[in-house]
Amino acid sequence: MELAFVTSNPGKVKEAREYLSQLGVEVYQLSLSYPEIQADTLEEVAEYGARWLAERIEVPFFLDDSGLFIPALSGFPGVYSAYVYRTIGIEGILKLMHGVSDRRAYFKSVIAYWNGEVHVFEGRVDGEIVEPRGSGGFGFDPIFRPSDETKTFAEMTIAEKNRISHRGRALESFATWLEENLK
Ligand code: ITT
Repeated sequence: MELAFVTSNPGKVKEAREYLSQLGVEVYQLSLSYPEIQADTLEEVAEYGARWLAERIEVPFFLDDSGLFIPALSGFPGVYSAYVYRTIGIEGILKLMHGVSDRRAYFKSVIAYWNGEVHVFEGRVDGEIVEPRGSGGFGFDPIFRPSDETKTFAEMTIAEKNRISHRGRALESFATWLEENLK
């Protein structure tokens, strides 16, 4: 089975491909942009995007909306993560966290799969904001160290990151659903 992953982010595609290829699902990137509405939750953004795309493309597809949430910053950048990454970036987040002792953070990922209706799968990973380390991954990976791990996401292989990450967990429930529903 072939599935389109609608995203502009090749890092997300690598992770999904590595995970879903184990099920015999071939993931290819469809680099289309879709409106990311201003909403309070990733779920709303993902579902709206999926319905918007469903009116425009014929093939089965999924998308992923994710974000980094920092409780000490009241959840910022959260749903604004893509914009914040493009503008102030990692350095900007580290500046905002300067002198802040509560370093907790979590990533959340929401996958919306369209096959005539929307199916939503979610994953979350808790950890801490640390000084940048590593050159793998993408986005905020160098400054995120998952709880109980010594490496940042940027120091992990894709398989290591997938085993514990927000996207890995969302992919896991997506994969379970696919196995049960595509028999
Ligand atoms: P698409 O919307 O085209 O899929 P995007 O990169 O803009 O790609 P999002 O809208 O979901 O993705 O924005 C999430 C931002 O959060 C993104 O810019 C990344 O910098 C960051 N992010 C998401 N998942 C991440 C991960 O696994 N590791 C590090 N940073 C991540």
